[in-house]
Amino acid sequence: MEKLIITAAICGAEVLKEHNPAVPYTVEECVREAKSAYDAGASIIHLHVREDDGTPTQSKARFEAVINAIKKECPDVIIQPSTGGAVGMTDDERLQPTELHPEMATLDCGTLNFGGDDIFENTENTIRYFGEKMIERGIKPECEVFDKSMIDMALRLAKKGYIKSPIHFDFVMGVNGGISGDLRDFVFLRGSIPADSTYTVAGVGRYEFPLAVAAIIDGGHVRVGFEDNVYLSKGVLAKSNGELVAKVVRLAKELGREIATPAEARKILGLA
Ligand code: KMH
Ligand code: ZN
Repeated sequence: MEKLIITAAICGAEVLKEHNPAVPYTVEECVREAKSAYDAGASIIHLHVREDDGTPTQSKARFEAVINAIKKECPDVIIQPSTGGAVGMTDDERLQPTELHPEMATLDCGTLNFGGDDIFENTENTIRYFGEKMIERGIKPECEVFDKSMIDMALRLAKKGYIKSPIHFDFVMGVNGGISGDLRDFVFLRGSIPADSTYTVAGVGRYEFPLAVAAIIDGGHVRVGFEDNVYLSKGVLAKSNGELVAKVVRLAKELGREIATPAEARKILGLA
């Protein structure tokens, strides 16, 4: 079985220090959290950035500052900026970090309810536009799918040339408005992607570690981090993203799966 790629989603756009005081906002805090995850075994950092007061932003300058600072401490880590940003941002606002030509970026493959009155909007034209920009800028998309229909959309757009194959998917499971984090649904998503695809699973909240185990056993890859879950175990806040990554490393070792270095992750994902 291929080695396990661990992605750390260290920050997100919605989670706050009120949920866990270790959630990073400043450049220094982002570096601290990225380094804790990298030292524990993460090879990819899925990155959102914030203003110092926690407000989500897709500012190119802010991404550049955070990426450069992370690269000083973790020189070989793969940085994967979000193009999802936060609900309500415009397409061009969201695309700003792709102007920095990162190796990877997320590509959200459909619209969903995002709690309360919020709608995370990704029309077909938006997805096509983002796909074109990523091809133009030499970026490997991580196709974020919050439901099965989004896999179908990604496959349709790949046929039309907006997304290159083999596709790398991220099954984001357990968002209020998306597919649940039940094992049955994981098996459904996992069985719905082409054989040459790769995938990582991001279980939200209490689904994080059970779905990590499912992916470890199945040969998939795993995303953890404060964006998805702030608890190490029931009622126990994680002190850092590194603690969440370290738990996945322990689980993988128990189950006989080795952890990929960033160089190995690049090979698996076709980045190198
Ligand atoms: N913050 C969510 C609205 C992504 O990073 O591409 C979108 C999100 C997806 O987090
Ligand atoms: Zn994200």
